[in-house]
Amino acid sequence: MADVDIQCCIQQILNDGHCILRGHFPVDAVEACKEAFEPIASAYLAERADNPNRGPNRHYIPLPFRPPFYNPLFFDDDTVFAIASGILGEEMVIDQFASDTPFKGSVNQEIHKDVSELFPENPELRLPPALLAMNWPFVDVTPERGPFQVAAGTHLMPPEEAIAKIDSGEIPLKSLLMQVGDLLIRDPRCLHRGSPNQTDTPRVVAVVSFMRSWYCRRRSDTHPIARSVWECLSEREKRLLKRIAIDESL
Ligand SMILES: O=C(O)CCC(=O)C(=O)O
Repeated sequence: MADVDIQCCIQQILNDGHCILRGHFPVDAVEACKEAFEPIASAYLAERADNPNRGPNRHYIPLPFRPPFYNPLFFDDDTVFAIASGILGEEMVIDQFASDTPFKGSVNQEIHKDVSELFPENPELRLPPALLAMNWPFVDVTPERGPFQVAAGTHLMPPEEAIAKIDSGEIPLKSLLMQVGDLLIRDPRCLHRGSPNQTDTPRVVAVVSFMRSWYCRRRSDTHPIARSVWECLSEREKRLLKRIAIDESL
């Protein structure tokens, strides 16, 4: 934690809408996820390849809360906790663990945010973040592999103004190139899109959502945690993951 300036990361997220921690997770822990994801993706695509849920050849696939995807290195990290709780408060919780994957043949998504405004009747009202998303890629994200593109600072302006500034080129859509081990923490209100993956390497990115303790949304797609995994969690992880159902049979 010594080499990460927590306050600087917090300010980047508040001002730009994201920060990247380079080389934060051990490469072998992430590469284990890449290997374990392959059969999950194959089974998923065998049933749903023709019915993508995030645009052509782009799939959102929930991840199981078991090793190697569940790893205390990802869920019990002091730096991540300090940054996220510095914005959302120490009582924050997690309700989502999944992956976003553009495969070859994916296209530009529409520019969007991932959450609705809390008070849509007042588009001028800008509020601090209620949620943060944490993303880490299972493969290096090159320009050809469909990087996540983000328009910095657009969470701080009314949606119409943000779109106009992107359309005019005043605010660029920046491709976030990342390597295995890098970690993105972002405000999901900041406008973004997935871009086309032109390669045969699926660009898998894990996604975890943190939210303030009072924030509630219905999520039916997050996998439960096996009781045997739950019993090994730290007290901090149990507080973070208390919204996730426990599967007593495992
Ligand atoms: O990972 C990506 O390419 C972006 C995914 C995304 O923003 C979405 O599907 O809502």
